[in-house]
Amino acid sequence: QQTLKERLAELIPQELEQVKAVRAEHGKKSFGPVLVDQLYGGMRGLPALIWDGSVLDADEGIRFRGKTITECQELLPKAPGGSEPLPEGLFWLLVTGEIPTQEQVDALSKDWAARAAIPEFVEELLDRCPPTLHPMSQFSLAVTALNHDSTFAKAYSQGISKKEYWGPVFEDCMDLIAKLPNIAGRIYRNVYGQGKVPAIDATKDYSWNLANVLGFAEKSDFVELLRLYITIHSDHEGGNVSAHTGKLVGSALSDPFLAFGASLNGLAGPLHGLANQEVLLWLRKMQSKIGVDASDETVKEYVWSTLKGGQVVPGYGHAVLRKTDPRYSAQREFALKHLPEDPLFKLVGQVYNIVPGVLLEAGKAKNPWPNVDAHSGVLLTYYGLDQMNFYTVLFGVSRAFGVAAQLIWDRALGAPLERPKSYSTAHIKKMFDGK
Ligand code: NMX
Ligand code: MLT
Repeated sequence: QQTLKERLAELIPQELEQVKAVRAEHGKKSFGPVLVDQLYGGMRGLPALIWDGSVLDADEGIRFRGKTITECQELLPKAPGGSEPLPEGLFWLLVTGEIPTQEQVDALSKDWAARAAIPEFVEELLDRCPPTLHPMSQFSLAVTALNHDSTFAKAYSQGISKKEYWGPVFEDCMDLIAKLPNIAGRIYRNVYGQGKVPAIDATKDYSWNLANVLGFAEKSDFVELLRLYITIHSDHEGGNVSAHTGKLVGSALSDPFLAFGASLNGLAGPLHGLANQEVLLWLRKMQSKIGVDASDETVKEYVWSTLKGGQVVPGYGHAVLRKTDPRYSAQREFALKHLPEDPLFKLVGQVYNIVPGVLLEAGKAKNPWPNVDAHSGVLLTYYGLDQMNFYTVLFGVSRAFGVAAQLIWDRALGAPLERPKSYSTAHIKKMFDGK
């Protein structure tokens, strides 16, 4: 049976040909106008990047290599007795565009388990962090430090040819993904005083091992949740802050550990991945202010008070999406199956019935609907993982899958250094006013 690297080695020359042909035929064609507002407006909607792994439709949401979340749930291999996709299969799909066999997925689980150990100095680095240092800062610190053993950085310093870059980058990306459970587990146990990290079990899949290092592997529904969680959080096309940061930093030929460390620093922002922590904090604050069984009217007033205080409603809105995020819906389906009577889940449902109306009435947000972060914390809390400031670490573990797949392809296709042009306001005025 073919390994992922062997299949990639076959696909890369075909893809290089395809890109060459597209550029030869269409390379000089315009992709549409650039508006001055886009220069000032966070480049919203500006076509600027190529990434085949996933594409986001404003109404439909994400598709991984053309497959919706529901199709991934149907088509990707599962664990014995499980019904959610194994993230190993999603990684194979992101990298190759193909649905792997059960054997190929099992081989990936084994490969990652074999690569999972982290260097002793990284363990010590984490053990020396004060528990008050945010888990995301610890996470990025540890991932960055893994660059000590980067296969790519070593190969580059020894003069590897540009055509060969993707091989060592692939090895680093596999190491990166494989080592994240041990890093996440150590942070979790250090910060929340949960004892020693258990060893990785080479007979089990990635999500089981992640659940186990956190101390939740005996809850099989939690393991299933992690399989779904990693799958849906893995990638969200190329322009989101974490994916784009990884690509940008990787374009300087910084190795995958440095590139993904930078991704994590972006994911740690409250308008991006940290929103999953913010949602739970916001819900808890609301409960302490207006009680646990508040009426719709009181919840509505609370939402208005958030807006009037100049704050955002976390978990709502999106830079690209204009409908309810299908990742929110997938998590809601999971909750309806496993925890339909949970009070916090019911509150999330109540908030869903109220917030979009308020945001529409307020008239600023272009998208009043919930995103992925509006739902994830409630599911984790239900199974006992209620340390909210750890939530973004799980988002980060998942996002490594997409960033890694993208880094491999960028180096395989010889993507150049990213360096867009910036302009001054004086230049814009001169350009259009002539003064
Ligand atoms: N609550 C209050 N105001 C909002 C919200 C919201 N949830 N969403 C957008 N707005 C405001 C936004 O702050 C902006 O205000 P101003 O003109 O005063 O600067 C205005 O509406 C227009 O913003 P949009 O063009 O709709 O949104 P943009 O593309 O700039 O930002 C987000 C997208 C996701 C940053 C924004 O919707 C937001 O801040 N949401 C809450 C935080 C959140 O849930 N982030 C997680 C996103 C998903 N992820 O995991 O990364
Ligand atoms: C993501 O998953 O990266 C977020 O939804 C943010 C985005 O797509 O911009």
